[in-house]
Amino acid sequence: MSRMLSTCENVSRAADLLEDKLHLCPGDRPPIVKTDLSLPDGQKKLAFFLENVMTKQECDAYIKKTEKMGYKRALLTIGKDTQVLRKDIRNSYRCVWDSEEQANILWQRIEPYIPTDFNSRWKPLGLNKRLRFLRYDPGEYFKPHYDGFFEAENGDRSFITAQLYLNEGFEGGSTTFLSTSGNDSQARPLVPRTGSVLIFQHNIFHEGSILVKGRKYAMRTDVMFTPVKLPDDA
Ligand SMILES: O=C(O)CCC(=O)C(=O)O
Repeated sequence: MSRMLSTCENVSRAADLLEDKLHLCPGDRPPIVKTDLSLPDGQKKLAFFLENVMTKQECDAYIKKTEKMGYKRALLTIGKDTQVLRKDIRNSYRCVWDSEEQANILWQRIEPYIPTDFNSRWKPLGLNKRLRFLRYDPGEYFKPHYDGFFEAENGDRSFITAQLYLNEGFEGGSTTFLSTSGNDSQARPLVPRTGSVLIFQHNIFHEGSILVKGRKYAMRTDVMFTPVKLPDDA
């Protein structure tokens, strides 16, 4: 006997049929919990963790969608329009999906936590629609680095990284904030939790630590800012 499909099942059926669309089915989501993070060497920079931003079903839908799109070796950005393969620095895989719709869904959930006074000359605008899905298998890593900023054609730019974790339970694979003086005792690993989002300034030294066991999925994007219009700019 056939049974009635729930709204969620209907939605994911629809998502299967549509090649370039993914409809999220939020379901019951516990309240978001924010934790401020302490950084190496007592740095006072913006870094916090938001739990329960996405449901497990939503994260699974992203994994399914991006696996269908296909992952390729992650390149390293070394200039505005230049990317190179540097497996000594980054040997994991990536799937890039430009989706304003998905960026907006995530932005609606995290916007209340993004400080509006982060930079007096710039105000937060939304998330970069360039969603970089990251996949790590055992032995894969992203060595210590600072995140580069993203600049739009109209001059809007990013200052803050937003990283969504799509799964958990693997071994290794933390996102680890590091001391710039190489003091290992100062390293601050953040263990991924499904559906959580790590927010931090681009200018914090960090790595995607080596994955030991299992498979890790995450998605990185950026908080975009637009210049504040000052009275004498008119
Ligand atoms: O995979 C991670 O946890 C870190 C990724 C990262 O540092 C980046 O994409 O810039």
